[in-house]
Amino acid sequence: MPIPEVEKIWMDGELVDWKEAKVHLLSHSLHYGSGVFEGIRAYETSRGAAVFRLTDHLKRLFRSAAIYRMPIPYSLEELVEATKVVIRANGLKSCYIRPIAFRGYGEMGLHPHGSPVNVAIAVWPWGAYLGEEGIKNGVRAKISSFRRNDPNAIPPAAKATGQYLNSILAKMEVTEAGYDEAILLNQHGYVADGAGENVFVVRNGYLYTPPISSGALEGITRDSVIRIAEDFEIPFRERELVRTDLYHADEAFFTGTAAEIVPIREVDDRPIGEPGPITRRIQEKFFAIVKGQDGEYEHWLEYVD
Ligand code: PY5
Repeated sequence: MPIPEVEKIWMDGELVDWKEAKVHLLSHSLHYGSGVFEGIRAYETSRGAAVFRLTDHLKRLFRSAAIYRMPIPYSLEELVEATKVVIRANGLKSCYIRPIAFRGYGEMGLHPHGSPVNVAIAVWPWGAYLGEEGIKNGVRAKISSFRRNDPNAIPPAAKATGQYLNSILAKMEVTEAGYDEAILLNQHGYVADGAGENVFVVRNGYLYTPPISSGALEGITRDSVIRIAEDFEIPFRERELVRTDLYHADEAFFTGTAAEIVPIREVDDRPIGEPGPITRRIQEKFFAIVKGQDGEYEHWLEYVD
């Protein structure tokens, strides 16, 4: 699906027209993947657009940049404000937000320090990444034959542009075989995460997700689900998972900003079944929170106006 165009994109401190938001062909990051990015969502609430955990997402952007020793020439506060500015400029009530900091046009050697760090924030209306149908009835997942990039090769702890080649290989493999989403194992064979989501399973009333050390991204939605589960007093453990933990799950689901909370109804052609009660409860709570209908989690919403 093509990206729905809106009016403006924030680029290096200015609002530029959507069609003019261009970079040079010889930008370092285009050749070597030397960029870091975020995926954030703003939701429509009764008090206007609210960005879900905006500051937490932007903090992760700075952590990603630090791994690659990329100095972002703006403060956290400036990028929080810039995000609100670009949402307002486009008059959006809800949207997906894609901040990116990347090594731009400067030098072509691998050492990145001779290339400037450019920063941009784009926003556009983006529906459910794995489909509305997926959120309702669940998706069919398949474990990819491609393993998650190793922490000592390309650290999954950063959300860097180049590392997504790994997810792209996995995504293509499984979707072209007729599945909805890929799950990646790490180099030791333990479950890491989805192509663009964290993975949770429920068994005998316990909720499990792989630890960050398994190669999972430190997802903001993952963290939100863990806190919701604590509030519901659903027993939770971070634990290394093998593929059969997915096959034996009573319930399973993906979490992510683009995907939101998506039940998994099948893994590798082994049925898990219809979305279960714990998945449903967490999903309902999550959507109430992001839409500003849950006072308890008000602090996770950063209002645009
Ligand atoms: N794991 C991976 C590999 C991810 O890319 C993402 C987010 C997550 C987990 C979930 O993290 P969070 O809950 O903080 O979003 N993926 C991006 C997103 O915007 C890009 C998807 C195309 O959801």
